[in-house]
Amino acid sequence: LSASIELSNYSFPKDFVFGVASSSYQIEGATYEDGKGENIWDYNLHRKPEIVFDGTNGDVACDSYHKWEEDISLIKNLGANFYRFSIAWPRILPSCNVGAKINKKGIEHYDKFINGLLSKGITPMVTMYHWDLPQCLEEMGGWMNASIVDDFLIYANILFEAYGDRVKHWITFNEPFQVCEYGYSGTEMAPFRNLTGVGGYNCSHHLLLAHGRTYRHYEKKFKPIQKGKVGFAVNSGWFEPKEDTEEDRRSSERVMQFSYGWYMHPVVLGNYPSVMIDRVDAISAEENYPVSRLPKFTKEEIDMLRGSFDFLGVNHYSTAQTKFSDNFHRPSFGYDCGVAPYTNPDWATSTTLPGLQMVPWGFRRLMKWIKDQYNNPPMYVTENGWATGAGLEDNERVRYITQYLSELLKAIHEDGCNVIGYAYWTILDNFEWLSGFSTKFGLVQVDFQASNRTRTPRKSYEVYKKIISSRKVIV
Ligand code: GBH
Repeated sequence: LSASIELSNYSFPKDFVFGVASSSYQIEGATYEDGKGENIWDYNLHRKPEIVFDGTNGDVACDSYHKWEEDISLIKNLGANFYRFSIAWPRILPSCNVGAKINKKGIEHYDKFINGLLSKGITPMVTMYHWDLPQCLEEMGGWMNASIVDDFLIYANILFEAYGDRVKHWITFNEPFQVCEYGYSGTEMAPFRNLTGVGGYNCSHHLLLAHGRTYRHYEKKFKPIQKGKVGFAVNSGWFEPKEDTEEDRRSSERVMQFSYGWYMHPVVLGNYPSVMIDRVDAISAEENYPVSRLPKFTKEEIDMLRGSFDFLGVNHYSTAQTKFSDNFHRPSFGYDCGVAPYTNPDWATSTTLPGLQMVPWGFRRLMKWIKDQYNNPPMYVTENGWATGAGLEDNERVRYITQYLSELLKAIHEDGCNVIGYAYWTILDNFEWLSGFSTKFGLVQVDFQASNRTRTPRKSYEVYKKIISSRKVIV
């Protein structure tokens, strides 16, 4: 790993909040309990366990469905101000037929969990969808079918009614790019549809409309009484020009527009970035499609989407170098964007995820880019974290957290970015999707061989705890 950089001496602003993040399928287990329906991960991994690196799945995971009180104690002891977790849609609406009944046991589970957090002074931040779609909805086309917009709205309305008196921070979706481009264009995420060049755009279009309509529904029906906030969590790397040339700078800007911009441009400004519309329209025509592969929003939809956020969620992990490339099969997102990412051998690399590199200054540049693009919106960093193998002396993670938080302090104090909170991903080692349990992002180690899933805080847990209490990056 590279030599350590100087840590920042700034303090976090008075109202800045610290948290940790997680998601339901990655930690809960209890797949068949209390009336939960099957999700797209259950369905696929039970049939084809070889999809996952080590053949594992989320059937038990951290067993957080049962061990939630212990999780809350760990979060409390850390001194965290908020906990970002997700609700499993198939626990609330296990069958997807029109007129499906609400599963009371599912509602009760999150009810006691939310009360448990509040009783310890921890603010809940709820993600409504972190990738565990009910399988019955996938069988109707999932995110490819426009009717899912209404299905999501029905689900969201149930959550606002059940929990909105206590939950004031909502995130509709976690990482639409990963849901749609990996799940519908590609095969890196469930439902593994492999509809390259088409699936990702259709899925994203419906997901954006579901986000916008949910925001407007809350604004009209719940916000005046509940007074909460609704945001959207989008992942983006930082993309640095590989060489200092005009062409590489244009590539880097284009891939930012095709990743973070794909989602945030509609939500902040009403429509897809113009570079995306122009390129996908032109390339589709060249490929002899009768209409563009990128769907169009109507005038009403644009007005509905514009400004449909109270805060932006930024999930950021890593930086890549970029260069123009047309070396992609067609049709594809890759060709449409026309940029190839490169890792840099001089940057520290995670031993468990080869694309994950430690580039703290990339984080600062990303925050500044978002500030400049969207007129300095309120931002939460909704995920940021580093992967290691097993072990409690996680010095790499300590270095990642201290250096990334140092750069965040510079973004706040020197660049004037309106960042109001930060959540580390994640509190517990958990089911890391196709990497199974071998890739560990936790501040707390979990023994997945032990039937009680023993939790042991790592060195990074103590370091983050000190940062939270001192409000400075001191180690
Ligand atoms: C997030 O995905 C998810 O929200 C979360 O569920 C997940 O556990 C977390 O990140 C960690 O992966 O070697 O090139 O693949 C963000 C997408 C994909 C970002 C994997 C980090 C590692 C670099 N993540 N990526 S690479």
